[in-house]
Amino acid sequence: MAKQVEQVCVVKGWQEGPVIDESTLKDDLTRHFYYTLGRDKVGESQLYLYHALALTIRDRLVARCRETNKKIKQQKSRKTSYLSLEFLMGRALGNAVLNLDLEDQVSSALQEYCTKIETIEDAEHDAGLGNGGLGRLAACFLDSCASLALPVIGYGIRYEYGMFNQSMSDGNQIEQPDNWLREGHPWELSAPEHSKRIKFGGYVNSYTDKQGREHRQWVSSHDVLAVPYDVPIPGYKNNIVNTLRLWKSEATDEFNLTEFNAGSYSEAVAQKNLAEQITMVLYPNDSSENGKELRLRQQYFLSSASIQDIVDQWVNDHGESFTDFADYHVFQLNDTHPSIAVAELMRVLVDDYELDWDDAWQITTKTMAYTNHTLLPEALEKWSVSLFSKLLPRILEIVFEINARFLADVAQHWPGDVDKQRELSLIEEGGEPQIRMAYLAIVGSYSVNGVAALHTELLKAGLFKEFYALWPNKFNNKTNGVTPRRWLAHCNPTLSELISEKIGSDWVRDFAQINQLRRFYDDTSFQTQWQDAKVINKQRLVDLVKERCGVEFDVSMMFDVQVKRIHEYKRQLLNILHVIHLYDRIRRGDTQGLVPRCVLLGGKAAPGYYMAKKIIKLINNVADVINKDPLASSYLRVAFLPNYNVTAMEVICPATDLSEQVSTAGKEASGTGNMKFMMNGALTIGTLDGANIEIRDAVGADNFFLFGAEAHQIDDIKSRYNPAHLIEQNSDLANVMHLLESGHFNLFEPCLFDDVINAIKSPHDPWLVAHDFESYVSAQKQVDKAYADQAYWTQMSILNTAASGIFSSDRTISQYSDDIWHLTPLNTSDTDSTTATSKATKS
Ligand code: 26W
Repeated sequence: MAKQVEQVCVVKGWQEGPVIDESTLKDDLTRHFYYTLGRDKVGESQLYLYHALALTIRDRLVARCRETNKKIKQQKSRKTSYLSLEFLMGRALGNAVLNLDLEDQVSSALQEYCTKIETIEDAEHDAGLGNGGLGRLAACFLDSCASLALPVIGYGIRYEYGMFNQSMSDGNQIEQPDNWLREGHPWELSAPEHSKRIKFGGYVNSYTDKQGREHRQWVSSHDVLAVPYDVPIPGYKNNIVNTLRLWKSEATDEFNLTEFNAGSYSEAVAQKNLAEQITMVLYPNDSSENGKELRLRQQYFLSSASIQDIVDQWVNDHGESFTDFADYHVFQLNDTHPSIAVAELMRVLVDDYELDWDDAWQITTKTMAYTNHTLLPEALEKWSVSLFSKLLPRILEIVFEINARFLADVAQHWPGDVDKQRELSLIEEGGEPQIRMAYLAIVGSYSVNGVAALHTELLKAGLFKEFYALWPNKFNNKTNGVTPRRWLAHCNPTLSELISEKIGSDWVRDFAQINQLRRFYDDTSFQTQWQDAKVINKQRLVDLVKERCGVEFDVSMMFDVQVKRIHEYKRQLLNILHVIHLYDRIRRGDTQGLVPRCVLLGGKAAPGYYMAKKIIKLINNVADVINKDPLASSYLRVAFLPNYNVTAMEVICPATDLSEQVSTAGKEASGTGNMKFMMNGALTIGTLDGANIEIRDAVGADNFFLFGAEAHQIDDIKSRYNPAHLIEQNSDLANVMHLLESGHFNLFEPCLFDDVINAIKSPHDPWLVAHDFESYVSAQKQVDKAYADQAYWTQMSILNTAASGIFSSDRTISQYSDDIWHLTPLNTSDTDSTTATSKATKS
């Protein structure tokens, strides 16, 4: 391949970027408003003002991004590429203003337009390019990488339609397309000059080169263009701006031409649609893989474009020698979704640059690292060999070759054990042979990590046991974290100000410092201020719930919240059974010790997930009955918040008293919502699952409401599970089941909840709802007792925030960097010395 020669001509005066002082920000805002956007009245809509402000800030980001890229080049930095099918970014404006330290300048500039940042922010659509935990984690990681000055580039897909918008019709979920780009996306910059060609279809040829070596060649493919759109990722007050590169699919010119020249204009346009379909929509499944061809196209499209991008840059800078490639590059695979990158890097090295297989494999297995995010068997990706052979014929050959060589290693390790080879094969045999993507990821990577201590242990002992026996050193844990910038500093300004008054504001950069709050947990005047902040935040949520659900919450009641994707293993059902139990107590007049509660649930169900949708309907029906009952209103109010997303969570977590983390033990890989609530001073009621375990360890068992079966007990409990007996034995549960079965919540909709009722009563219920009910109710009683003593509760709340230091994604990312990536932070001394740190919380 010919080396690309880059012509560089720097326009004078633009190297440093715009100088940032108040008057230029004001001027820039005005210039963008009047000239870039061509407006002259603010009018009723704040949309143009939002766009003008975003462009003003983007100018400042672009300048710093250029500087950051220059540094990466100058310092010859080793770099990580974070490959993810999902980046759940939410809004960008408030975060950029915070990280660039522009709050005062922006608010003063906006005064001229008689408005404030909070109003303008509402004009921004969430970038909802993710389903839930995995996608939001990727977004938190990008913030931390930039804040720690680490050279990390995110690679993802620029979906035209993100996560669907959820609305309610008679308590049922309705999905609507999320046309988030309709009003424009001012943060991105397209770079069509860096477009890549992605191959699909065709077949594979052999040819022999001049030296007599045989090569394979992928030919007659139907190529699609990947066009990059770059989104700037600002670090916190350190002048670093990294890049998130999102690929959009487009038809190639000749693709259209062939058809067009053949006189088939409409076929040409249809082909164009086919190409553009690839990045049209995010798949809204967060747990069960569905084997759709378009999804495989997305995965290969992202992997191939990103690998080519990195390799092209390498060849541009170093020529075609790949000897040192692995010293400078890491690809972190966010679950198996981009794991086809293993085979793609092999293809590029072997086919395009003619490396020997062994050399290419050395390089690949030194650059790939894989993170697993789920233990659920139904979420483990498999692709049929026949689909692969049709869509990616050359990639299939490479997977077969990887497998053949790997199985030879297996045979060495377990001589004569044919079963072992079948078990570990990348190809699952059967009527329709399948490629096991997790196995491809493990075999092709030098690091395999889980996302919480328990999760990693379960991977080693269960799902990936044999691989652990083969390569114990590949396996490591990286407990998740969340960015304290978005999830405390930005979303909870009232509490943040109070914290900064006490311990200074350096915690935003170095979140380990939050433990200094411990000193004030028994300071009564501080407690009062802490409570006052909570009331202010609760009022914001009261307004949101009123507007979106028409339900009246009351700040004087306890706010008990569960928001996350709806899934049986997350057990929203257990929560609602408790709500029904409280209602039953109220109806029976058994209100002794009952603390008034507002219970909020929210989350999206995968469109094809029948049970999850039933659970949403049940929550809504129960809420309806309770909220209409005057007897209940002083004790209990219930709401289901439609369209739960990142922006909603920014209002929800600061207002929450009680965080519900009630998954069946061993099922939730980590959870990250649990961390956001903890940072904002909520107490957790939870099982020993995922990161809950580490949360409890950090804050102390006295400040956590524990219940439920433990992971190691589950198999035994299942073997003798008898929910009918449990219902009979426990009158609280019997009453709840009676209310459900009598149709109390579906008076005019007979049989509506039969499947839910049967699931609870089934001896095969994998989620053990009936089993954990009793201990859940008793933990909830402890919650009531604790909440009734407000001083005590507030102490625990302060201690939770104070102990949340290790759940900063800065800690997580510095562990990734130290143990897996081995990156050196970029030099920020010539710019700013306040780069985020996580030294104190590393271990
Ligand atoms: C193939 C369809 C599909 C799509 C997404 C399967 C699985 C997924 C994700 C792995 C689901 C996910 O988001 N997992 C969550 O990842 C978080 C970040 O590590 C964890 O905190 C959650 O516990 C885990 O459920």
